[in-house]
Amino acid sequence: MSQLRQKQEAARAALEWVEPGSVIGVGTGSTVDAFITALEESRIPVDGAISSSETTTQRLRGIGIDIVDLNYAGDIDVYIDGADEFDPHRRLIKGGGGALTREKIVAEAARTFVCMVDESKRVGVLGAFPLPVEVIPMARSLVARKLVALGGQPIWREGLVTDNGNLVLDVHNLDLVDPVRMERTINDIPGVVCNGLFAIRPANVVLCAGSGGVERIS
Ligand code: ABF
Repeated sequence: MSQLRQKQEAARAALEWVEPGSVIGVGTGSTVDAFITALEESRIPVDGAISSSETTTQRLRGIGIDIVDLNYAGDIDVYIDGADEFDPHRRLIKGGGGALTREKIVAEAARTFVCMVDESKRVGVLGAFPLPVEVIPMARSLVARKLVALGGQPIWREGLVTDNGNLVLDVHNLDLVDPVRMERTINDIPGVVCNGLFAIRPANVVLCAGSGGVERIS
């Protein structure tokens, strides 16, 4: 089964968490694209969506779904998104698409975070995928030096400005054996807006599509 097909399978499986008449949180990326297509085909009537990026907002509006401001929505039942890596404890690296901060905000507002992935995203220990860190522009070099002191090799993703007007450093070779600790440590560096570790608040459910079907890890 192709990777695209696996993403589509995981996306279809996620429809089980979409309650008719509810407001859902929606992430960003190609698996989310497949989810939005599946949602349109399913005709499940949702009341609106909290979007994690401008790209997703355009896609959702394109299929007639209203975008709701998180400030007026309160907590939501479900957040549905992809990931760049997941481990056996459903901890994730996200942010390959640069939308990590809004993704983390919407995930935090959700009672259930459903993460859709294809088999290629599975790892034993997080860290093969470089960790995205969103930084305030004036702090780029300062934060980069601090990340080097933590053992990483940060590379500035030149040309990318996030939806929040910030920059992204992709950090290679960090030791992520204790991802909760590293998530907190990086968050404590002044100038860091957010990092792509989702370990303090992991996914509740990972739907991992492979050649044998969709595995549900919860
Ligand atoms: C998003 O989707 C990001 O956090 C992550 O970078 C990406 C996963 O990529 P894809 O779904 O395109 O494989 O949630």
